[in-house]
Amino acid sequence: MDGWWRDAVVYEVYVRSFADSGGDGTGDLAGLRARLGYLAELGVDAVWTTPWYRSPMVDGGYDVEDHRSVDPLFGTDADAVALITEAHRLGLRVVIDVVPNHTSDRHRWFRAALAAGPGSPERARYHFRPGRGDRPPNDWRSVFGGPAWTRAPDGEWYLHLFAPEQPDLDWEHPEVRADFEDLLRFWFARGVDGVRIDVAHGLLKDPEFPDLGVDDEEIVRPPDRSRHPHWDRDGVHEIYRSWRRVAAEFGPDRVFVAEAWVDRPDRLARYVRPDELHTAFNFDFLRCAWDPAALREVIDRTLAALHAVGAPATWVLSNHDVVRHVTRFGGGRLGTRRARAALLLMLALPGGAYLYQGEELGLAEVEDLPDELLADPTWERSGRTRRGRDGCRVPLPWSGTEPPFGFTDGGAPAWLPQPAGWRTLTAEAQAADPDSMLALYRTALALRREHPALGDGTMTWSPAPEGVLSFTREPGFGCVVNLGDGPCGLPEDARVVLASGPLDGGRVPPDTAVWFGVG
Ligand code: TEU
Repeated sequence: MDGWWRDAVVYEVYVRSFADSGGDGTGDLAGLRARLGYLAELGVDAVWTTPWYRSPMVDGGYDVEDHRSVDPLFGTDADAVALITEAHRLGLRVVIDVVPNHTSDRHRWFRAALAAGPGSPERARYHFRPGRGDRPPNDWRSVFGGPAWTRAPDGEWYLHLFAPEQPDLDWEHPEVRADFEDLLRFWFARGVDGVRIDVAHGLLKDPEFPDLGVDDEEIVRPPDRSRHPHWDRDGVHEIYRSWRRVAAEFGPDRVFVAEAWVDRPDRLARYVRPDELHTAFNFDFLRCAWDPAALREVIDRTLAALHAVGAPATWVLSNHDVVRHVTRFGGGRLGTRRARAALLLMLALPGGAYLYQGEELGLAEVEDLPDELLADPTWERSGRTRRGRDGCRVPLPWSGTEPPFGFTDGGAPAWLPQPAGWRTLTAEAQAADPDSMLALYRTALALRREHPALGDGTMTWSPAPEGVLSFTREPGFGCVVNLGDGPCGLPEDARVVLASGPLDGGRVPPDTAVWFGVG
């Protein structure tokens, strides 16, 4: 089936931590543009950039003040256009991030709403409600911890599923719908190839605002219930059908990817029906242990649900919201070894894949950042019951032997300090080492491009000993992942194409994956 997005490998750039050109210690668009050659050489198809819009940066730019202009921290509007142009010249597509669930509290609409007061039409673009006495209108909790309501000076409360500085928009309001369709056109007209939709499952709320009835201290995570008052409500699909028509105005190649945290693949599949969004992140690998039965179940149920609606699967091992997978898989040498195997598994599966910056360098979560430097709102507001997300957002090490490792060339330090131990993990150091994580990524991505069996399509499980996952793709390609305790063999006619680590006399050691040719 046609469509570049059906098996694209997309690289997530967390803009403020990728590369700095301005010397202020924060990554920016010109820094990214200067490094696009690295991404082209890595062999990815597209770059997804986290929000670069004008923002007070309470949530790293996911608190948007103006969706149509670039924040001065990241550059100028011309830098965005130059970035898109240069990416296209190098054969890379550009996916931007749009945040429809909420705005910044500095957005002109929210400022007008606060100024205009209770009952005003300005308030109707958000969810303002009277409280219950001195208490919020209901018991909903913010994803970041604490109540989902904050009181305006005049006594009314407004809803925010995330930080108080991120008031939720009312998607029943026609101007909200019209404005977002207009801004999609604004960016498509500037050449972007795709849009990631932040919190795509959160836009609509039950107008009755019923209590959830949860324990006050419990942090509400997006559940899979089909009648939840604010997650995954049926009405969101009409919004995305309309967005699909907007993308189609620009031809068949402009696409969406939904960030929808729904626990069940059949619910996820509803977002990617033929007249809705093109793809959606499948976050199952973020929640799945390094366990053969669990992985196999995730793979089977994902492919079944998505293929039933004709949509490709996507696979994600890390992103800017979760602990890096080297650490999740056990850390140190073990975590790194498993991360190498996981890459070969992910890239051999049907569908597309999302990489998160730094995973190609094998970076682990930075777990000892000094408290006073932490910037993520999930940390401050959760009374430290949850980890903040800064540990996966530490600026990339590019070159040299000490911080800032080429991330920034000015006097200011990187906005989060890099571990001294990253000296062996710089892109420069790894480019020179054929056994490095970077070398594995480059080789695997190049082979994936060349091999007709890889990408979108189907897979067939092969019989395998306990603890081993083995499958084939047509024509002539197989993958074995050993998650067991002892070495395992390869099929008799297998020709090894790529291994995630050294083989043991032709056998596959534990925590190792192999791509092989068959027939
Ligand atoms: O994340 C949405 C979201 O639900 C996450 O907060 C997720 O539940 C959590 O991080 C899992 O650990 C998106 C963005 O990716 C995130 O960076 C933003 O903070 C959030 O939206 C609000 O815009």
